[in-house]
Amino acid sequence: MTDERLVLALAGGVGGGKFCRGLAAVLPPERLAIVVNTADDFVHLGLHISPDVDSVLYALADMNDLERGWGLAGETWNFMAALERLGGQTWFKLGDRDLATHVLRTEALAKGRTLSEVTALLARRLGIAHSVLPMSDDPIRSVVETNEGTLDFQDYFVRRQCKPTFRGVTFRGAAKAKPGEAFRQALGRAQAIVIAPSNPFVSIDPILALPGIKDALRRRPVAAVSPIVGGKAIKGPLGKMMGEFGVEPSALGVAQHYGRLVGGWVIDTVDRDLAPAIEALGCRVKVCDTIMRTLDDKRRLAQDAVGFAFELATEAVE
Ligand code: FO1
Repeated sequence: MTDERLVLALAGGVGGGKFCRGLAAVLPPERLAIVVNTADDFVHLGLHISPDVDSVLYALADMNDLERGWGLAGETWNFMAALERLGGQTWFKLGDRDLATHVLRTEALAKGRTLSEVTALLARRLGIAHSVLPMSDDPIRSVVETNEGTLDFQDYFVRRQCKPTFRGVTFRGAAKAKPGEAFRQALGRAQAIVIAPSNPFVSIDPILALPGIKDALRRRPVAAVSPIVGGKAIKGPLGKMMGEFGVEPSALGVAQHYGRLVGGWVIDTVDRDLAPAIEALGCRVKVCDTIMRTLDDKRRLAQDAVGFAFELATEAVE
């Protein structure tokens, strides 16, 4: 009997894209739904940019730039050079190929298409068979509280390179927003939820802030892969943000942040000694190699996380 169980993955940017590439390698399209954070979205130079959605699309299409972690491999920057000459804003780098994605998305949205519709169109055009679902079609924007006041997300994350002291984040619009239709359907059908090794504060918490999502997750086995290994984030500012927010920058600190929402944590072998403290929170722990360098690493980590999530499912039943 073939396994028909559906897995729902929650993902954000860079770590999310890599992990989702692994999930797509081990699960066929009919068994996987990927929900992506859209609270990083913003309109820049008149273009609607969806960074986390694009990180996941490009990773699934094997077109992502592995060095930068975002945007497309083999990118050229003529548009940015021309923009510079004309005195335009160049702090947010838009590559020539990447630009096509933003132009098409902006055109489709202007014609009244939803973010879900344009994301499905882009996925199809990129030859992606798996479902990539924006968390909502309603506008939700992360606003970061810092020692310098409130900053829009990309201002804080890119223009200021996360230098201001992180004091928290709010998700403007989340309370009034609806989870995407396909997200809601997948949530109803999924036998297991897997949270990618994404930034909890700005990539996963926006998804959890949507009405009804936390309650729905509490009724499902949820496994999560720690985005912190050995006390620091693989890529990006998560360790700094956690420290500034008063959360221990470790796999334990991340587990404490999510509380009982996550039933099982996949942590790296270097963090093995944190397992008892995480188990003391009431969570199961699976220790394995969580560093994703090759496609095989991504595939293996995805396999481990999905297998673990289904183990939690059977335990929940007993
Ligand atoms: N991140 C940067 O640090 N600098 C950039 O210039 C930049 C441009 C960019 C363009 C398109 C895109 O999809 C992502 C881009 N990112 C850039 C990454 C993005 O800001 C972050 O990865 C996410 O918002 C956080 O997950």
